[in-house]
Amino acid sequence: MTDTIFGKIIAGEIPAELIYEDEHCIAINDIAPQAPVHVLVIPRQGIARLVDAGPGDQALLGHLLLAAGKVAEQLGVQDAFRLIINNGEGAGQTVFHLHLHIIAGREFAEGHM
Ligand code: DGP
Repeated sequence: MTDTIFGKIIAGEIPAELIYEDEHCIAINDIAPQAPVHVLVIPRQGIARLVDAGPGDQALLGHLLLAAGKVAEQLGVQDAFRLIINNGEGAGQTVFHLHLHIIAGREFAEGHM
């Protein structure tokens, strides 16, 4: 577990509306959405940054991608969504508990991030 807001949500110390959960992760709406659909997929296991994951986390990392796909289907955006992981302060990471952003519901210009 990490001593972060996401660690506290996973520990049940801070209430949050879960839109998906399984034994390895949860998904919640982002508090400051950057698009009509902006969901965070957060592993229950506390890994600070993607680069802090190791070979033992391989199954978990795969699980997070599959979960993100399921959440996208659940939300009806399976045909047009983007996944983002910010790794490190320089990339805009503000919560140091690994998470995937699912972004959808806005236009994605070809060739642009
Ligand atoms: P990142 O910049 O990749 O570390 O993204 C952190 C995201 O977490 C950011 O988009 C805002 C969101 N966030 C921060 N605090 C909370 C919170 O308490 N609840 C929810 N739902 N989202 C949060």
